[in-house]
Amino acid sequence: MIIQPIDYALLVWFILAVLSTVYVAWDQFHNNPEPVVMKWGFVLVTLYMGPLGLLLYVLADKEPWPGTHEQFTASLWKQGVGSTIHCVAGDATGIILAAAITAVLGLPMRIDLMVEYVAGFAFGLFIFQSLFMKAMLGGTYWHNVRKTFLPELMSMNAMMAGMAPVMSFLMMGRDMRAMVPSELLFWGVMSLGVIAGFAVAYPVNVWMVKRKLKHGLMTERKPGSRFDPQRAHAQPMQPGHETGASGAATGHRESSGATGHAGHGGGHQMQTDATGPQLAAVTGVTILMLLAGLIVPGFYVNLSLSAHDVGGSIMPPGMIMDFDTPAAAMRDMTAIHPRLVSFHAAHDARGDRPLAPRIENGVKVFDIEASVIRWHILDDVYVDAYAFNRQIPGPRLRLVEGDRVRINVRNALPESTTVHWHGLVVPNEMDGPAEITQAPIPPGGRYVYEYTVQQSGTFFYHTHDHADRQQAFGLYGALLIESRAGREPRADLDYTIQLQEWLKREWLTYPAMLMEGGLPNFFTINGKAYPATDVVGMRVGQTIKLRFIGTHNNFVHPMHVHGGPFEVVALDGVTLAPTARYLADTINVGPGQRWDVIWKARRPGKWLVHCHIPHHTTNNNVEQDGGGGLTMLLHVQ
Ligand SMILES: [Cu+2]
Repeated sequence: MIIQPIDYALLVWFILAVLSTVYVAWDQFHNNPEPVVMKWGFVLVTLYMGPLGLLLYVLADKEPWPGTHEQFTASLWKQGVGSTIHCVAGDATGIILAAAITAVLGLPMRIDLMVEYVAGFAFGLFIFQSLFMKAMLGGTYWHNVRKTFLPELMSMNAMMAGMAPVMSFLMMGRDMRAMVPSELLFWGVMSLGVIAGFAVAYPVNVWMVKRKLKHGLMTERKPGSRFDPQRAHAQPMQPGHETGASGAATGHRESSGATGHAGHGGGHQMQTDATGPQLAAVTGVTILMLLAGLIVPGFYVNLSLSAHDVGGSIMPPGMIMDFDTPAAAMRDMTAIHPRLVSFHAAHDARGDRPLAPRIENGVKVFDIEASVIRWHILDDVYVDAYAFNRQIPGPRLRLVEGDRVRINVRNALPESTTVHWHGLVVPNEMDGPAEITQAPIPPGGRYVYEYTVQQSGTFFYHTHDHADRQQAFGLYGALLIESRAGREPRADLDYTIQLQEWLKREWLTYPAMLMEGGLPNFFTINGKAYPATDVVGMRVGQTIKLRFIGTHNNFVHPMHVHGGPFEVVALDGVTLAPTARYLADTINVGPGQRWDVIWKARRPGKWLVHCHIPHHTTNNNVEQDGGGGLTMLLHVQ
């Protein structure tokens, strides 16, 4: 799915790769006098390496003019390309097939890599070298397996030494959609891996071609074929073409007789001049390279995890992940996948809407549903969020002391959840902590909370299942309870302020957390960042009760009101005795805390309510119209 900038780049890359492959295939099968196995080699490698495969083909193998292939491909660097293409086509095909299968099976990455090595080696040796090359090499199948084992081992070691680190670092990297074969990113990583593998295997192949351990590029002019020089009357013969021509003239044994070798002798007569110590040294070094390529990435990323553990997860840009970071920690920090959003709220939608109960046998019944929505915190900035009843904050529940309430909770999230009634005295099984007082409500599941309200004041409700993630995504709402006797201090106006911190980067929303990479960059009051926050109109002399609720997860926000002190009248849902009330102009609203304060409009004008950590009054670190984030206005006439 296209959700990140890299996806667009990959789309372009794969379109180019397909076009390149179509061209190479067409040219190979129409214009190039080459053995079929090499034609397929170039086609596959161009599919994997895109325009780079096309470049190699045009520079090293495409016959520039009819009859010149032998001469054109004779130089060592081109022979090395041919040899590497041959190795990469077989090995990479085995590796990619194995990677797709192991991802689906959910094997740990380090097992994946070993399976991929074995598959690549087996595919290269038993199929691409020994079987497809049988015609070139002559001899029996098993003779060829023995003969090509060592060259294949050296080449495969080098190839995997380049490919394994690319796969380890990128698949277990930030964007672990790279572990999922249905994502473009998976194939992008495979492409990049093949390119790296090619680069590492190339020098080894050049040496092997030079020492006649491996075939390079070949020319095949079967008698009577379109590439048979006897038939190509119109084309002038090029010097150096005699090998192919004489081969063609002497007939066509084992279909290899017509195979001319640019640079060295024909097919199975090839004898290496590499010495035993040379072979041992090169093989040894390729084994070391392979081990380094497999093992060193394991010092940095957790290769014990599988696609089933973390596949598809996308980590916040600054998160630190080590070789021992658990899968659960990664899943906890994962961005909301935009595919999961089931409802797009209007740009100007507001949260904290009062939810009217229905009365059943004297019980106030509320229905709330948790789901994934897209919510605008500013006109031009949205977050993907978890929300109760498709709003942030969730609906306001207004209750009266002594009420019997029943809240039907439905979970439409992709993960389990619960609801906790923060500060209320309720039966333990109604309290909400997942795994402690109840089984978490599974996706699609329901739970009924029922209790009698015994307190009054400012409270709130929020998720109590992976709250570090779910509450950070928006699962909270106000619970305002009136006392029966009307004991609580009153003001002319009543306004509730629910705080929240958001982490929105590169089009995705992550749960804001006080940890590396998890720090928030947007802040909201009642689901909106200034200047989209409410402006409360007042008249001089009026009073307003501001109910601050610490619905956020991380910071203690020193909330400050301009234009003179307010009176602190309640804390955490408990009304302070008149003698205990006090004047202040800043209160520290920590996560979970509630403060009721009464402020009087003394003078006309625009009076700010804002957090006194100045970064929290910016939007993505930008001050806009004199503030941002945790800023709002009391407009006194
Ligand atoms: Cu703050």
